[in-house]
Amino acid sequence: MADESSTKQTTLHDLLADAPTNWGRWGPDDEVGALNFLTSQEVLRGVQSIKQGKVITIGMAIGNPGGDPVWPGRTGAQRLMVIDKSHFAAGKGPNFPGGIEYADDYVTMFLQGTTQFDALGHTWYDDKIWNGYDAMTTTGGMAKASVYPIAQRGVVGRGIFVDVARARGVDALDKGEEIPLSELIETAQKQGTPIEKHDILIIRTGFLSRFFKDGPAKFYEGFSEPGISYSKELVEWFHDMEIPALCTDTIANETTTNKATGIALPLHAALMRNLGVTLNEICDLEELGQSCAEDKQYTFLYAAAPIKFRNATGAPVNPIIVK
Ligand code: UVW
Repeated sequence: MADESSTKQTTLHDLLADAPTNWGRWGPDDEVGALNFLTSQEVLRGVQSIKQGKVITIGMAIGNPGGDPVWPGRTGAQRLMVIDKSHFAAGKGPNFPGGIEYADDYVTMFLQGTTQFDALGHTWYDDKIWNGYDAMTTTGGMAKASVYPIAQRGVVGRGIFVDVARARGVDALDKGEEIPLSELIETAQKQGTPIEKHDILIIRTGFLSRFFKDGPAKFYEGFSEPGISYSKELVEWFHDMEIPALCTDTIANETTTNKATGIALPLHAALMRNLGVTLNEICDLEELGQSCAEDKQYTFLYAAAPIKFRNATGAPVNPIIVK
């Protein structure tokens, strides 16, 4: 008979029992976590990294002909025209003095169905969300740690781009491939700009480009994203480096399943729930990757603010990079 302990699935509770947390660090009412590290000084450090006045946006286009990449179980945005020229042509449009006409449209979408910020309370374990708030506060709308305080505050600082795919000499990492901490640090060093304390970390895997190149069926088959993945040292590094936000060109910013533990999305727990690191997911990093490979400028001002949905678990955003 199998030894029960050898078959028991490790839980986040066990895995993260001694892991660092930032709960209480910014008071009992905090809802923006590690964004508190982005002081005015950090904004100026980001501004000082502007060298060219070159602007790149990293939001993903919405409404792509082959669909939009989203977490399995979610659907992409559905945009419907409510009124357009055909209404006026058929004599059904409103008749405004002076003859002005207009088009309007309407969208249904998951708030995490495109480039977005997760609210800090978006995922949890042991019935507690960020800062120790009760997970029941998520019922019927996020009463605590929703995306709204992040939207209200904005996310501005020095961004650092780490192009892991390019450093490996591939268009995109394969399904489930892990990026160890040592590779992250070394890649930044080889690019000529080591990661500094309080940097907004932007990691390119190239993975979302596979959705468009290979099509959704192949992309979702055995869904398993590449990226950074849980290790004790990685979590401690995020804690020591006081990283405020993490952006990637994957749907969930980490490998879907951590190979060593078999746990799904453990960094959502260790970084977001425990350390208050904000996650900016589904970024389009192709143009930024090309630009950095050409001009070798891997640090810049990063500025973003999700739209101000009250009580929401996340919200769309189109972050701006100024080099
Ligand atoms: C999940 O929460 C499953 O994913 P995401 O963080 O990508 O919204």
